[in-house]
Amino acid sequence: MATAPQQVTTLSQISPAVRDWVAEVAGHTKPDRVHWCDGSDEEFQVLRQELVSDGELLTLNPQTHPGCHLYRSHPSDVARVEHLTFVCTTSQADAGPNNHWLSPPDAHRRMDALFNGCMRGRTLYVVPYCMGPLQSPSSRCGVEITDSAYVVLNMHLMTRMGRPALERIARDGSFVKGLHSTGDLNPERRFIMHFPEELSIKSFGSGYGGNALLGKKCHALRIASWQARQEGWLAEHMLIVGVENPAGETHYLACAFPSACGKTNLAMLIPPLAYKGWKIWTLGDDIAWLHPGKDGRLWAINPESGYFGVVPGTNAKTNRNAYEMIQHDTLYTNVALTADQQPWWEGLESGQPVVDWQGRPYDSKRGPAAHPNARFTVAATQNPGYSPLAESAAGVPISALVFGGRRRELAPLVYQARDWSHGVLVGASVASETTAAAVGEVGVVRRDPMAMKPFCGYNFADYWAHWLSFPTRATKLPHIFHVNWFRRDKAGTFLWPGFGDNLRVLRWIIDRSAGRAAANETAIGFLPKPEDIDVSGLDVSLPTMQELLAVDPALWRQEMKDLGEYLRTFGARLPPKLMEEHKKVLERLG
Ligand code: GTP
Ligand code: SPV
Ligand code: MN
Repeated sequence: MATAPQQVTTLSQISPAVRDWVAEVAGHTKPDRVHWCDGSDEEFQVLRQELVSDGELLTLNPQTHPGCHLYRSHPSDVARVEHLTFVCTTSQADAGPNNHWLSPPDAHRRMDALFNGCMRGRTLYVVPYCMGPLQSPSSRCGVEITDSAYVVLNMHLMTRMGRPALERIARDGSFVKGLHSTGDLNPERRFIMHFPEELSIKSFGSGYGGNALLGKKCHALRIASWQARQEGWLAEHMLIVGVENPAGETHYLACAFPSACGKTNLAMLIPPLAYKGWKIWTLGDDIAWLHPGKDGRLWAINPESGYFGVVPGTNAKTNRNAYEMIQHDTLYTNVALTADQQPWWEGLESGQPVVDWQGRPYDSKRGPAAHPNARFTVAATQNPGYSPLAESAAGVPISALVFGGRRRELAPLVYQARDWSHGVLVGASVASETTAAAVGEVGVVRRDPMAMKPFCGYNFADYWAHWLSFPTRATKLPHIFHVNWFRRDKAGTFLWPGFGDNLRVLRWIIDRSAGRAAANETAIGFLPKPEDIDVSGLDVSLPTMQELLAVDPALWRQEMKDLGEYLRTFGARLPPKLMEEHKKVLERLG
């Protein structure tokens, strides 16, 4: 347990820039104590025990869930707050219509007033972290200053945190500054501000997830996407998964779906019974950093080292690996409890809730027992399918990029873009029903290009131009696909079984990428014929497959019209190539 940096590592291995910044922040926020995190297991256990003693963490049943704890966040602080999240660039046009904006001086003034003296009576934790494997040239470091020990525990599980990161920062010479305080949790005094030009973040008034674990969405997506554009790579809201067939051939896919639309589940997929000899390897479940490699392919690393996953819906049938992984050494947030202190959530399919996520006696009239955005935090190494290559400095080569959304109608089960530029349009066209991962109405379709609407740290028009530039950066780019696991019939029932059976669709995607599967050419791209998707052993009829793979020209004309209107809101910065692709699809639709 270190109160000074030289207790973590030798002084020569500490960046003076880090030391000066910590001193400056401590002078402004006035904490009672300063704790430099070394990232050791001992530190993790001591901090966790302190939170248990303070009543902030509850120890779950040690017989059934050894090493598991429950944290209850403030009921007004249960999800990301997009309306309070800002990108603060000198020019508003650089942040774009896709971001809330304040000028950097205004934003700093507002945030500095909130941070003034806010850590009185509290401990200031210095959390040096590395996003990505410590030895990878693609990785980037940051330091989060926080007054929340719960945040420290999460950062310990989610990032490579502590001494080695501090030492790498001294070698790199640069780091992202993330300043966080839970403040008084008053939603009126809650803001998450990003300063990409300064590589810094200031977050006040929330202790939850992406608002507070600054390595995740704030650094690894909003700030990193800005850096990636300058440096010629991509920071994306994508899972990374390896699919190994019975012949031992492995293909890696990176897939972008909006929040709570199935990334963790796909990354940890369990092959259906009929798929003997197939293996799934998880590289990452939320974020991918993609770099053009010397061989012309795109290579992906996962900047994270743990999962902050949606709990509701997780059970031994939908996602056995996830279910088993969270039976021990897991930090739960906002789940319910059974009479014997086991965690409980909707979709668990065993046990009875007795205490709800707010700690009240469970009453079904008050809504679900677990919060719909209840989460688990767990080290990636607990996943039985964790790929050893997740620690590789180079990452893995990507065979296919897959976009997807949650849409009852319209979007077919799967289709393939004609080429890279068309694929960028397909990514830009992603729309999805909103979920509980962000505060706001649930179930309304909104545009969420590349699943990055809440996470792109700059103007989407420039972002699409950056995507469109990749054929000049890499000669063997992956093929681009779009999937939709969430089509429903009139009664509201899902048409596609989803989960493990999604492998049947990945198989077609991989075979198409390898040039060995047939397809129908349509106005929106290449679609499998119903018989091209293997449904053996499944209770999915031919008419259902036909419905899942139908392209209704009238509906698609309307969709493309809506997309055109949306794209045009980005004005003069919009790359002409994107509008050309849009025009071509409209022409093909006739
Ligand atoms: P974030 O962590 O918010 O980025 O979410 P995510 O994209 O990782 O989503 P996740 O895998 O946690 O799934 C979110 C919800 O969708 C859960 O309730 C899942 O049970 C459900 N879900 C995931 N995959 C499928 C699927 O193939 N079909 C259906 N019907 N539901 C799914
Ligand atoms: C998401 O909303 O996409 C998440 C959860 O992964 S959070 O970390 O809160 O952003
Ligand atoms: Mn996510």
